[in-house]
Amino acid sequence: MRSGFVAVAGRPNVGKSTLVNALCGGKVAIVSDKPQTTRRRIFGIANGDDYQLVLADLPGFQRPLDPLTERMQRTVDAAFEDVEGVLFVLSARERIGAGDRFIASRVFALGVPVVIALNKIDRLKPGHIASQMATAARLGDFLALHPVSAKTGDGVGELRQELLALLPEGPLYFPQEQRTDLSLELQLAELVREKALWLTRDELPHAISVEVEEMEGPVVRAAILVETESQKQIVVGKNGSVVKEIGTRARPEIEALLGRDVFLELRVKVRPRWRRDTATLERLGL
Ligand SMILES: Nc1nc2c(ncn2[C@@H]2O[C@H](COP(=O)(O)OP(=O)(O)OP(=O)(O)O)[C@@H](O)[C@H]2O)c(=O)[nH]1
Ligand SMILES: [Mg+2]
Repeated sequence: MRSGFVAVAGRPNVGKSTLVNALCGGKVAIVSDKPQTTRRRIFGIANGDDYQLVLADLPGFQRPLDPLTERMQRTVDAAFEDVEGVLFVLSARERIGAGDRFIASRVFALGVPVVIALNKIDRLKPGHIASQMATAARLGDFLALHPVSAKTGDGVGELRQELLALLPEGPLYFPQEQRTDLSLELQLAELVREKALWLTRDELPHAISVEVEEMEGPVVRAAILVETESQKQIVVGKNGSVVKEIGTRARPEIEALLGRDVFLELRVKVRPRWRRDTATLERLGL
């Protein structure tokens, strides 16, 4: 049995969570088109007959702006301890620049192998991919560089093999049927937040959090927290249309996760300045 931990680093929105899901062969972490989707460390576990690869999906590297983003960045820093390697994710669709070089200065200093994944190569011209690979290769002394598409799965199998080769002989850290360390309650909250992220924009996604209040029998009751009354109006929508759409999209996934039909009750609540409130952040597990 080979097993161990690999941390997943990169700028916000480069596709870290999408790639973790692809490597694990199922949805572990929520994904959205807005930066700062991932707020906590989530273990995504790829299990095989003779291996267990535990990927630590992380928030993107960022300059902290408030207590929430400060905690997120601390989570990132802490996650680099005791890993067998780092999976450094870049987006081939964007210019590889100062933000990536800053992260490179951190991960290449850890003293563990760094595997670079150049993500989002789908629908890009080969010449463009080649020049992005050349730029990526200058970031540091990497072990391997893999062009991939987390979306189509292109290159993901080869990348998984590369990461498995980093693992030493070791024990099972989680039961083999387990794919994540998140509690069921947090998984449900994250699914609701994911749908809310896709349906909102600008600053609003960052002001949204979700708390599951009840998950007994057929009823799942959750609160969507926002910071102001005007944000609440947007998330509720005209005649409740937006919150209803969030529920419509979240329910099938919640039912699949729980393996039963559910009655999903969503309420939008104003909790002023929750991103700065230690008690709320603690309760949300952030
Ligand atoms: N075209 C394309 N889009 C992708 C690919 N991988 C991810 N995306 C998109 O990129 C966006 C961000 O994906 P995430 O997986 O949430 O990115 P992340 O790096 O985890 O973002 P944070 O958690 O905010 O740091 C989403 O809109 C994804 O659908 C890919 O291989 N190709
Ligand atoms: Mg993410």
